Amino acid sequence: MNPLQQYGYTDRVARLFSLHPPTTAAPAASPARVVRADRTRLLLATEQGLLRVRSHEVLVTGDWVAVTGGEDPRIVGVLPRWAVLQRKRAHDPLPEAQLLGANVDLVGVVVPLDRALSVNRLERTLVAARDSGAVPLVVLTKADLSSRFDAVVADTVERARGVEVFTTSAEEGDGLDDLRARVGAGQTLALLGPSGAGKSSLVNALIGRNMQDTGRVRAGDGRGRHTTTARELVPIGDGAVLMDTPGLRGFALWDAEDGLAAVFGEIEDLFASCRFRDCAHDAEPGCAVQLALLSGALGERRWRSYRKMQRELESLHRRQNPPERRSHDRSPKRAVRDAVRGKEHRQGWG
Ligand SMILES: Nc1nc2c(ncn2[C@@H]2O[C@H](COP(=O)(O)OP(=O)(O)OP(=O)(O)O)[C@@H](O)[C@H]2O)c(=O)[nH]1
Ligand SMILES: [Zn+2]
Repeated sequence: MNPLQQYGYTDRVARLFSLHPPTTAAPAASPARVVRADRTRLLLATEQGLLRVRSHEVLVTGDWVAVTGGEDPRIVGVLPRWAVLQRKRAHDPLPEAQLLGANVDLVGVVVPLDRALSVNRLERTLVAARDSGAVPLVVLTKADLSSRFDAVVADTVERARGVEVFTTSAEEGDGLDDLRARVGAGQTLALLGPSGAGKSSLVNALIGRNMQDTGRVRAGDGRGRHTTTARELVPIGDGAVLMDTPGLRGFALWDAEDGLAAVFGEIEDLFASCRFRDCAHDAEPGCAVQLALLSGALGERRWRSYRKMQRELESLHRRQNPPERRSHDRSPKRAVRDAVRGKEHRQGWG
């Protein structure tokens, strides 16, 4: 397996490259993937191994690029992203998206079992995971530390509502093979969770399982055990890739209406049954939400969690689009994603 395949290069990516040839005439360009991005300084995985280059564009871990060879390698093309994991950048006066990773296939929401389950945090991270375009998973960590193990797992499975839940212990090795098997060849799993949740330990444990496969590439990087300093791709063997991210303290949503609708589908379904089409779901007569809250079919906490994220997204859009410019156009992110998916569909790709 060549080094690029270890970083997720497949026939599908090759076909995307042939659909999106480099922007400048550069016949000798070859495919590469951004392993780590520090502003414009990139670490790329190429067919020949790892390569450091500078880019003019802002790229993100997981991007697929075309790079020229020779003494002065340059990036001459970037594939449209089929999935983008993002949040609203914290503490900025102007609303701005922070891209956490591109072209991920699975997003593992990491939930440590050594502390109380934060359901709001789980829901919020699931919204972002769903919105990225990737398939969300829940990865419970530190199973060896929980005395209330069964209760917490059952609670998480219930709260995750149909999202697959993996229970792992990096310490004792439980659940690692199942999680490893879930990441197919050429797939990238991003791990998302608070600081200290056990992401790096999980990555190390998964690499440890497949040292014979990944050792060569890691040796080329000149580093020993994996420690997270930035978002970066880590091959775990057989073409499966992990994207480790440093712990995120907060997670403000960015442009995540689709994710919200997917995670809280049962709430958005209720809206259709309200008597008034413009029901604000507060105290209107015939409000299906209020009825569901009264009957207990919808929990107060879940409704408040939904409401908070919905208001957050509304306020973000008001700041992005002052009234005179407001329109119902699709966001650029979604337009690109739809275009990529549409194209793939027409080509009949799986
Ligand atoms: N007992 C036990 N401890 C674990 C396990 N996984 C992680 N830990 C411990 O939990 C602490 C945090 O683990 P990390 O892997 O550094 O967590 P992280 O999510 O990468 O944290 P950041 O790098 O800050 O984002 C460390 O002290 C680990 O030794 C586990 O499966 N069992
Ligand atoms: Zn209503």
